[in-house]
Amino acid sequence: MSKISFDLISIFPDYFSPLKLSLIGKAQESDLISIAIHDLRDQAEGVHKSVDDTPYGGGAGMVMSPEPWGKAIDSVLENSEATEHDLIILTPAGEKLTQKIAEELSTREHLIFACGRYEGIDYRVTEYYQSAPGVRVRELSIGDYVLGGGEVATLVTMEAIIRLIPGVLGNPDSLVEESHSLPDEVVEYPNFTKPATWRGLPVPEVLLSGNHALIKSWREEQARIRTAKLHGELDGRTR
Ligand code: 6GU
Repeated sequence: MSKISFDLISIFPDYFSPLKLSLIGKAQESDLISIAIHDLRDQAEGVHKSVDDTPYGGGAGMVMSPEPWGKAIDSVLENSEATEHDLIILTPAGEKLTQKIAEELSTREHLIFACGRYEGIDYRVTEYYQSAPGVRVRELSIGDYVLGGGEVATLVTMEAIIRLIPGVLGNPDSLVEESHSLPDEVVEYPNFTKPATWRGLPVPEVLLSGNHALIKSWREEQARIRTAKLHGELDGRTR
């Protein structure tokens, strides 16, 4: 198992400080992954270190210039020992991130995250790297809403990927349970822990019964009810 390298390119490198925490922080400490963060502005020219310009054809907002992006991505590629690279461009116009995509990306060697801001990155950057040897380009979105930039989307995508890398999760059994539920878009049963009564609310008695067959069928039933509610298959009032 070789370790996955992540290179993140952004004009706000500080957005990525949470990566030192929790699961992802531990994954770096135990050398399961490595993460390098690059400031796009280091590749910008002139006194103003500008990284954007007005859109050709007119319209509101600014577009990120291809030149600093090309330099930043080339530099990351040149400094990589990997033979294959996935360039992930975060954009609300991208393919929607799914568990299946996260699973696929968790098997890769080298992931580059390009975080656009404003009205996005000059599209020639996508086109150019689509025909670069050894590079796979993927435009990703994390959902149907507009964020200020790709940084938070990168954090979301990375967390979904990194927890799937072997050795990252303390208890890989939770991945097994998920793999049973997610492909069918079935959600999980509700969970409870101590105390047995909280603010007058008792834990469902079956969970205290010690009857594992009964618990299993109760959980399956609860998962069915939640899934039906989520997908609007029950009476509209139940939602
Ligand atoms: Cl990847 N970027 C931006 N700016 N907005 C988004 C998004 C990405 N995914 C959902 N909304």
